[in-house]
Amino acid sequence: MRIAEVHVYQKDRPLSGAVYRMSEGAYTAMDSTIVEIVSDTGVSGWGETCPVGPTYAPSHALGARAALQQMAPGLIGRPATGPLAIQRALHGLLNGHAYAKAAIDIAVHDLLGKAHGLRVCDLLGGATSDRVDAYYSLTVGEPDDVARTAAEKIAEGYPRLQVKIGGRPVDVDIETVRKVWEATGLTRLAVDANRALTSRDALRLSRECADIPLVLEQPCNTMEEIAAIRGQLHHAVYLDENTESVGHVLRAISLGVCDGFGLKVTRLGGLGAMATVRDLCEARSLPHTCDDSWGGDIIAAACAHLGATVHPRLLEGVWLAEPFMDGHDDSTNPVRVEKGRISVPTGPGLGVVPDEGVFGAPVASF
Ligand code: 0XW
Ligand code: MG
Repeated sequence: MRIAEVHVYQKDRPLSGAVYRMSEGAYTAMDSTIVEIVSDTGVSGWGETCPVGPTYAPSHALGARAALQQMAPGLIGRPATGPLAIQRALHGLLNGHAYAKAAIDIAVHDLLGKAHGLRVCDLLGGATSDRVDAYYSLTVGEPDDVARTAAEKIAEGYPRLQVKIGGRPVDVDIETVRKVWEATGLTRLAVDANRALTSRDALRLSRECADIPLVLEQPCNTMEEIAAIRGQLHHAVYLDENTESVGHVLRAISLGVCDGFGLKVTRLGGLGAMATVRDLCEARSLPHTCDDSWGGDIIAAACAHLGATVHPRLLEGVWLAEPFMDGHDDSTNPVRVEKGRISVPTGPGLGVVPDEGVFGAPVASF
């Protein structure tokens, strides 16, 4: 089975409700790039990469499409049977741009699964469960509003929450964290500054919330800043944005700068890289999430399949953008959060098949 065609699509993903606000920006819509890889046997595999604007991470939608158009011609005629071989071929076609290569990697896993009647979670080592815990991300907001939403999400069934902070006086962040804690009493709480805190403010927040059992997610900009204050913090630290590759994760683990991770499939380069990091984390008993920055049913399915293969004691949850958007790309088998949990799709491959024409005409075909 060989790759016969590659199609690249673009889709705007407007948010259904309020603005999604993080320390570094506020978003009302995302620009998604979708890849379809068609085999010479007529099977389609689907991948997606959907950066959150151009400044959340060193990735952007126009870059994804340019990188895919650079690589796609070099994929035609290659065996579609080995995601690792395809990943190596991609490195020979373009340096870097892991978030674009990830879309191809996801599509190849989907194609392989669909061609052989295997679910992606089986290709990745086997699922431990048919449902995974989700977590909800509370965006930066007024303390009372955030605490109210937190209580609602716990009532809906979410077992874990992430509170976004940063980009404003740390006093307001501390008040927000305390109010969420008082409203929920939740022991699975992450406080995510998305790189925004100075080490001074991270230390102060940790000191003033020392009685709250939270984890600090990506409090400061760099691993070095976090390493410098780690010994003085009262809380566990997880890295998110700093894990730009398997090598970064390896460095973080070997330096001992963190206690866990918020992981993103496309930032790391796809499902193959995520599975490697999953195994590194299991070898060192490090908890982690299985997320992406944004995306529709393709990305949601990829995160759910990967999450289902993580050792249950280490899975911090799977984050989906689905609660923040209307509609689905696969209206027959949509991937959704229900009562705080996600059912792993049961069909072959990713278990989702985009509705005919849902992405419009391709922006590029090879
Ligand atoms: C909550 N997320 C997984 C989705 C947004 O893109 C941000 C991200 C995070 O944890 O930083
Ligand atoms: Mg994060």
